Amino acid sequence: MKKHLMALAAITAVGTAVLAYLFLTKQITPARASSQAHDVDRLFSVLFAIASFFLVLCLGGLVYSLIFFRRRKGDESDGPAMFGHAPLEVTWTLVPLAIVIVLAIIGAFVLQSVTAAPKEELDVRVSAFQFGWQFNYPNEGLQTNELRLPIGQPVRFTLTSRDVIHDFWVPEFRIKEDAVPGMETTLRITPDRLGDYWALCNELCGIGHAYMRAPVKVVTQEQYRSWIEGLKKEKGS
Ligand SMILES: [Cu+2]
Repeated sequence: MKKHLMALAAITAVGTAVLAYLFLTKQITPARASSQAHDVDRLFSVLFAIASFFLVLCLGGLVYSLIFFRRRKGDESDGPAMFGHAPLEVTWTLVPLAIVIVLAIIGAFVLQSVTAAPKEELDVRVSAFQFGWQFNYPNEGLQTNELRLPIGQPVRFTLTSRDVIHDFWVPEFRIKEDAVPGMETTLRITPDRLGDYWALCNELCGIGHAYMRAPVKVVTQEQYRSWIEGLKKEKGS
């Protein structure tokens, strides 16, 4: 029995290490383009590590048993009868309980950090409709169909919808929020990586849901200012 437990422990350790190595070296999530994305991905790494361990433990134990404890030819006997195992039952109750409590605490810290309101936010109003997005920069008096954001500037999105429930999501920013008709919701993002992204709708909202997206550009402060000035000129002429 001891030999089998040692073998299973070795399989679990190696399997978990391989999965963790793959996860840490090959980025399977989209690029991280907001300060919130780093917190979210750190939490995701912890979840992934714990899930990897239990995945390998359970599947490894299953496959190992199928191979080493299979019924041999000519063996017609029943397996041993077992009635409860108190230490084992206490363990499989307390260990998951402890894990869930720790995850809830980490999750609460991450939630607090990604929703915290920084000073000097850029206000952007987002209006969702079937099937597209409109952006409003109230301080500039401008309306656009694409989103441009200056890097390093905290942004407060105020979301609403003109028809049904949509969900504003830029995968590279990680966090998302519903846009609900008749009410306003808030989403806070601080973009920290230059580049071109897409804002997607993440709530099935009708036949054009898959095409409901808008370009998002994270640019430098200067590029942002000149884009705003250009739009204002266009509007004035
Ligand atoms: Cu939608």
